[in-house]
Amino acid sequence: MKIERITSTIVGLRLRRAHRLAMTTMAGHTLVVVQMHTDEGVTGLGELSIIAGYNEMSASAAKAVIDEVLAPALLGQDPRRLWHVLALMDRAIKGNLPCKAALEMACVDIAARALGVSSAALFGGTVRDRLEMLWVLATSDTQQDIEEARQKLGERTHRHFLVKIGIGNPLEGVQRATAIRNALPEAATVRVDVNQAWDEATARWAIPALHAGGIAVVEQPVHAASIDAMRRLTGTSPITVMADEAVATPQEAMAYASTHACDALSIKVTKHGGLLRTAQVAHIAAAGGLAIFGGTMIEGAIGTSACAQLYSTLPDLHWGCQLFGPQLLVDDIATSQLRYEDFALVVPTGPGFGATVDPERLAYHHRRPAG
Ligand code: MUC
Ligand code: MG
Repeated sequence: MKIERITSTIVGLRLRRAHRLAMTTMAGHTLVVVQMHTDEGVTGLGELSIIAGYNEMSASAAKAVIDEVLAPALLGQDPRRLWHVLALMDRAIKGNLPCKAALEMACVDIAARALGVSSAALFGGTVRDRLEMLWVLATSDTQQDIEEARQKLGERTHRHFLVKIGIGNPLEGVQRATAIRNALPEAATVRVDVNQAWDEATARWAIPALHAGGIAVVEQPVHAASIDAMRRLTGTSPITVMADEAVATPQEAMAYASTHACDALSIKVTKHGGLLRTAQVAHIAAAGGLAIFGGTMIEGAIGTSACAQLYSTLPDLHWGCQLFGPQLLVDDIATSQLRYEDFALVVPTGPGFGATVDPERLAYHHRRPAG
């Protein structure tokens, strides 16, 4: 089987509400959708998600790297030779992990479809068919966040919540998370994501304050490059310290696991550069005693299905997942088997990721590269 043609399309999608992170406020969302065609008529889908201010690249830059560098390196290759595909891409360009993730995702989809199995089967098969869901509260408005959480509890879609508190005054962020925790029933849990916004001195007083406020986890409290600060904070923290932006490569996972620079790790297929590498990172982290959380970059139906399939194969997924992209997006360009019920995401069964592009919707949401 040979890769014959690869297309990438930038799409602009609406969100149900603005999503505020420490580094940016998302008013809408941008995805780059990859369609990979083979000489045997099997087509694979991949997707990468661009959050301006979070990612290191723009959508246009990602598209250019895919079209001009990575796709030419893969044409004529067998997409089922997944590690070989990764090696070819690494030879073609350094870094650019989200672009490599989208292309490897399409290869995994093809490899599974060619066998008539779900992509989870390629990663050892499922250990669970449902993923416990977490919802991210990111309006920066305490009352609105509380109402949103109550609505999710009422709909029985989410009982775990994460508050984005990297914006503005750290004390106000701690108080906001605590107020949300206090307003929700005991059965709900609340975590926070600081998205690197604090320095170590701030984190030193803020983490015990979060603990006092009933918060279960603090995610990426300090800068991604501050492994020493993360290790010191983890050593003294009364609550779970989770790394996210700090750990992208297997080598970084090794460094964090071997020095216990965090208690837990948020994994993401886009961040690690594909499903294989995400599995590798997760297994290294788990071997080092770190608990795993299935992260998101707010992927749409394709990327979310891919992540769900992989996460369903991981023996330890202690902190569940936050694959809420399709619940926050108003539109999508693919149809999928994704179903949310009883506080969980039901894992798609395939074949491949079980997602199909809707050509009309793709054409409608298509956005030309800027510049
Ligand atoms: C993260 O966990 O930092 C993307 C979506 C979101 O809610 O946060 C980021 C990922
Ligand atoms: Mg995070």
